[in-house]
Amino acid sequence: MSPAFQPDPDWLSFCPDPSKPGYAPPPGAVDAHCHVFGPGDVFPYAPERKYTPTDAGKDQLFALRDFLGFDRNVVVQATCHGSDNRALADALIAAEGRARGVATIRPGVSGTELAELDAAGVRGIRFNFVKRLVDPKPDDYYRGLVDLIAPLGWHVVVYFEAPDLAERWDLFTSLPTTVVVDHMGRPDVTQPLDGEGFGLFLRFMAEHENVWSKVGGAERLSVSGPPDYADVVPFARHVVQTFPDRVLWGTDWPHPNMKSHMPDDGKLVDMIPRIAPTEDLQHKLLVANPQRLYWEA
Ligand code: 0GY
Repeated sequence: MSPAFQPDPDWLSFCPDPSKPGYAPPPGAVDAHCHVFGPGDVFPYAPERKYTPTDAGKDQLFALRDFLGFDRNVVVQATCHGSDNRALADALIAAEGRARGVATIRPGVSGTELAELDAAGVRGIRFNFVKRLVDPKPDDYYRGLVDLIAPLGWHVVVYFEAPDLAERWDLFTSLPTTVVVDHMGRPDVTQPLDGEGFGLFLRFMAEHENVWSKVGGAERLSVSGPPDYADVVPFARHVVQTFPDRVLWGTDWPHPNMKSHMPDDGKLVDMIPRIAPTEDLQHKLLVANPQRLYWEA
């Protein structure tokens, strides 16, 4: 850990020795949701951050990628780095084509900076509405940023909690780009699959063909807990089976802000055949869909 930054006292660090998954991802598989943190003495954490993590750099991410049997990563800018995308760009460049990125930008970002991020491998920006992570802004703020990135062919990743979907419906349903929702919009998995909350999310996807969903994050959503995260499986499987061409999966390593436990990443990989029960669904989820969105867009 860099002396410049001490992690929060209750910070849980990622699992240092995950189990080897029994499930072998297909060739070309993409871990489409993960982060890099620092290291803080090279890439300082943002002054406006809501948490200070343990460093989790690109070399550790790439070692995990290889150990779990993945070929590629999509690295998502984490809020602890604010809109300073240097750690992200450094990881993308070091991955030599085996990673793409999702950045955070602010109004006033220059065309030169966007072009540099694009060259490094950034293909989208993330809007975060989770109030414990950021101070959300009015809808027009996000619309202004979309105007800047749409010409590049980039997409938008949105991270929100279930109640935000109704509140931001007009914004979310009017975005002109592909829209990727993190963690299935964080459903309450103690509620029925066809209940009001998740029902609205399913309607969002059904009525808007530009909306995709990531179906990882079981460790965050589960109430029944590890290692099976059994209560999340029906939700993720339903989304995969209903929208097979618009789903992505990721480890969420290094699992920021986990409080109950730290997941074993190998066990998360072993969930994949339970949420995507056929080889065809697995190939779409792990290879064809991320290939289309991040390598061919
Ligand atoms: C996640 C979830 C979280 C954090 C962030 O950027 C972030 O800080 O995304 C969270 O705390 O729920 O997907 O990594």
